[in-house]
Formats: sequence, structure tokens, C-alpha cells
Amino acid sequence: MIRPEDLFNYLKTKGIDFYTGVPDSLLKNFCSYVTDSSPKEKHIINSNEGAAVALASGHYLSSGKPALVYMQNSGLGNAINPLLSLTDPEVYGIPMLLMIGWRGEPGKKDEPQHIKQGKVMLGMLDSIGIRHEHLSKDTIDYSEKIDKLIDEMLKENSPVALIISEGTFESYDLKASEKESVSDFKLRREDALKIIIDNISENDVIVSTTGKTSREVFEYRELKGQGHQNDFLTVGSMGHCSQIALGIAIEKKDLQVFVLDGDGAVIMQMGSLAISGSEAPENFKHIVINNGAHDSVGGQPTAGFEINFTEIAKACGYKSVSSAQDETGIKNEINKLMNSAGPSFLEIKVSKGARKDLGRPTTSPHQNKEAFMNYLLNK
Ligand SMILES: Cc1ncc(C[n+]2csc(CCOP(=O)(O)OP(=O)(O)O)c2C)c(N)n1
Repeated sequence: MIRPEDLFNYLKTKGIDFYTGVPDSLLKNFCSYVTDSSPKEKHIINSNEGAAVALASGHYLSSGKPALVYMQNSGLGNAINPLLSLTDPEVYGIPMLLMIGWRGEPGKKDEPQHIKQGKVMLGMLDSIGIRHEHLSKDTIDYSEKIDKLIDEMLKENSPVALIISEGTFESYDLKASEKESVSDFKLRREDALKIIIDNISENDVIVSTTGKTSREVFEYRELKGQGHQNDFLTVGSMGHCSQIALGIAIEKKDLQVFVLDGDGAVIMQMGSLAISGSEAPENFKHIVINNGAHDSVGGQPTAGFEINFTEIAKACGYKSVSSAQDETGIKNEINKLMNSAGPSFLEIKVSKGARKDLGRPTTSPHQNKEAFMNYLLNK
């Protein structure tokens, strides 16, 4: 296992002291150390992985120093365009060190949304010409691997990648900065989800976002003894649940479609607000549960409490926008959403955190899709 502090200090000796990326649970201990040990402007948690590659490029152009860009391997897709059309040696040739958490590593148990990405990741990197080295819990001496990668990065003016298996880093408890973002809203995400589900009608459709939101929706349906046919759980594809819902809302005008989104996910694909607001289906009801954090992967802060979601939604053309943070407020706002024409936008501010014993959907994505389509196509 690797001590986050040791790797951080080693990278510093190699001239790397600027960090950006999107959090991943496999990288949490290292990234917490980076947060505690870097000035704010040297560690920027970004909206999506492509934006992080671009930010690292700007850092290199203005300092001559390569940055480190961290991501879960599911973020590689978001990063591919800037990696191929900006940083690649055949374009501008911008060196940077990618640190990629290997979800779905073959032979290890993981969730369905990670399996394919885990299988194809090394092949993807090979095919786009990104040299990589692998660190795991068995790695004791990483210096040789990192030296080789950094030599290659500087010689070729190219991004290179460190692949990180589960359990590579020793644990590290965040001391300062992220804890400052802890809010004292009374409800947590799961409380808000329950109030929403209890107050919409049984015909309404839910499209829920990636991470714990979909897990909590699934478990609440189980608890209530309801089926899962009204819910599409967007287990992967972070940031895209609102467009899945938009596609449904346009086709199924007689159904109310509720999007249950997260602040990190909305920020990751914020352009979707413009499309939902301008397409403007009346049955499109967008709810963002804002805990100011990437709660599902460790609670790292988002810009969720720094920006004004409702003003942004209004400017994008949503017909009504509102916010709530307690049970009565949520009930009132859901009631308004149910009885007025959309597209509507509701921001619910909550504290971060989840139950320790939160499970995972026990049905497969295929079962979820079939039950959901069966419900929609018979409506
Ligand atoms: C493209 C991509 N990057 C990163 C991840 C890892 N990831 C899963 S859930 C999540 C946090 C989502 O944050 P938010 O939408 O605010 O919801 P919360 O977890 O706070 O409820 C992240 C970063 C991912 N699934 N996909």
C-alpha cells in the first residue's frame, strides 16, 4: 500500500504540484491528502474530466509544468475529446499525468455499470497512445514506474497515466477544507427522496441520477413494497439522467416525468439545462438534490453551494423554479410541480451523508430496462 503523503511528496520532487479532476472513491485517500496539503488554487475539483484535462493544459501553457488530472475510469469518456484533439502529441503535445481509478477491474467484484469500462480501459489507453503504469495494494516501490512514465511524458510531450487499483492507498482522513463545506440543512438526500416519492402519483415516472440517489430510490420502493417499473435508475452515465428523462417526456406527454438529479451531476453536464429549458415539455419536472458534495464517492465539495441553480434554470427557460429545504417546503413545492405546466425546476438543499447500510439494486440494468419499457410502452 502507498501512503498518500509519500506519493504527494514524490510527485512534488518531479515538479507536479497542480491537481484537478473529478473524485472517485478509489482515489479518495490520496485526493483528501492533496486537499489538505495544497493551496486552494492548486487543487481544483472540476465539473467533468474533459474540463480537468483542459484546465491542466492551461496550467502547463502558463507555467511550463505538467499537472496531475485524476478521475474514475468512467470519466475517460468525458476526457477523450481533449486528450485526442488538444493534448495529443499530434496536436499541441501537452504533457500531464493522469491518475485513473480502475473500477470494474477484471477478476474483482464491482457494479454492472463498471464492468465494461473496467475491461476495455487499458485497450482504450493503448489505442489513443497513452502510456500507462499500474499501482495496486501490492506496490511497494512506485518510483521506478513513475520515473519511467514521467520520462516518457516529457520526451513525447504527451499525457501518460497511472492506473490505480482498489486498496492502493493507505487511509487518510481529511482534516480541514472539505469539512468546512458541511452544511446544517435538516434533511439528508434520502429523507428528501422519500418525501418526493410519497407525494407524487403512482403513475409518474422517475429518472434518477448516478450514485446513492438511485440506490436510495431502489431501496425505498422495496421498503414500500412497490415495484420498480416506474423508475429508470441511471447507474452510470453521470450527468445524463435529465436528457434520458427529456426523451421520455417528449414521447409520453400524458405522463409526468420527474428527474431526481444531483448537484455534481448537473454541474458535470450543465448544458443539458439549456436543452431541457428550450425544448420545454410541460410534463418535465427537474428536481436537484443539492448537498454541495459528491456524496456518493466520499463527500468532496462541488460548486453546488457556490452557484444559484434556480437562477440558472430560469435563465435556461424553465417555466417555474423554486427551492425547498424542509418537509413542508418540499411537499408544497411537489404539489405545485404536480399541478402546473413545466418544465419546472426544484432545488432541494440537504446535508450530505447516507445510511451506512445502504444496499445496491438487486435487479440488473436489463431487468430495470425491461420493466420500465414495459410500463412506458403500455401507457
Ligand atoms: C463520468 C463520471 N465521473 C465520475 C464518476 C464517479 N461518481 C459517481 S457518483 C459521483 C458523485 C455524484 O455527485 P452528485 O451528483 O452531487 O450526487 P451525490 O452523490 O452528492 O448524491 C461521482 C463523482 C462517475 N460515475 N462518472
